[in-house]
Amino acid sequence: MKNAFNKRMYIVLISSLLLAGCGSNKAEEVSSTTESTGEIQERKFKLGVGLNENHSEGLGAKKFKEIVEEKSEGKFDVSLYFNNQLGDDLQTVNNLKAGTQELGVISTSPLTSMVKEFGVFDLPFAFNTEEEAYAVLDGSVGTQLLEKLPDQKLIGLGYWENGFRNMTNSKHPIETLEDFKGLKIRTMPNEVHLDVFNKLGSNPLPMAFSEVFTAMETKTIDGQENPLPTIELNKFNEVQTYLSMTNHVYTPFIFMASEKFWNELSEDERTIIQEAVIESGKYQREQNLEQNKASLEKLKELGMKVNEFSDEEKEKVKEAIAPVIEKHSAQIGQELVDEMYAEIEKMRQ
Ligand code: KDG
Repeated sequence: MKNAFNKRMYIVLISSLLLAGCGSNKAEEVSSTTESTGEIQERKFKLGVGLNENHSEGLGAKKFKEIVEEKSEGKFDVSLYFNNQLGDDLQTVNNLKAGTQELGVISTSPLTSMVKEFGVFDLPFAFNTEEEAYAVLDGSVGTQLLEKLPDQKLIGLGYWENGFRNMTNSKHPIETLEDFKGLKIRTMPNEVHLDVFNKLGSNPLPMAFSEVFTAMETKTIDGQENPLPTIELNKFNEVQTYLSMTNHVYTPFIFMASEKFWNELSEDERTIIQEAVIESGKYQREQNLEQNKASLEKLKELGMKVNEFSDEEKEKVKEAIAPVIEKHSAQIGQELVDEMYAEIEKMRQ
């Protein structure tokens, strides 16, 4: 970031747009009032996402491209790269930090190796609904986390939706706390996830997303956990028999820019990109909610054996992993964790 003033201006812009974009049509109002005039230069830049173009993440990327190319009156030329073509989540972070890639969308979980506070979103069973997640992401906690990224040469522009994660495996249904025992489960490279599955008696294996299908196919792992659209659109049903609806974690996607790229942009160019992230993010969340419902039905049609995971068993899991939650809450920052839980509690009043 060029100087403290720029940093303050960036935070003001982000906060106002995030708040405008949380669950209302204000984002469109905000974006429609922006004059796309002033210093808009011809620019080509790359946006990389991890999932395929039919997943809501890919649909959101296409919407983002449409908006920025329209608002810049064709001066911005966005090249989209799906299916981790530019690299997995951690490689994307390195590309952005090096300035070899301008924009990327990744899950927040791998970011915890650089900014431990993003681990708030990995604490199991924090959220019951997407609306609770949006209130936290688009409010103070989400904004505080974005403010930690410039120190990593990353610019956080907004949160999209990966969604609630569910278990799949090839061995047996996961219906009780005991059923986790002994399963080789792939996790994202994230200390909270690793500790949680260890505590549950599983054998967790951290792995980049692009390696997961082959690992299941070759039985290197028994199972994995991801939101339903990811499971369906990556054909995990072809190598997994059981789908257990644990909804154990809500994972956000985060849309980031390379600081090197961001520093080259005028204020007008930054506003176009920032507003497009918020506007396409609203669209992406809506698409993901629809896909989540459709994917469950599709996976049943494709023959996956689907079971619910009862509230009673969820309580047993929460009790079993309580020491892990306590340990990581302290490491993440108890004040921030408490602020998140307080925000969620407000949503439940
Ligand atoms: O690269 C794809 C990832 O961004 C996304 O799928 C993260 O949920 C994720 C996983 O399991 O890696």
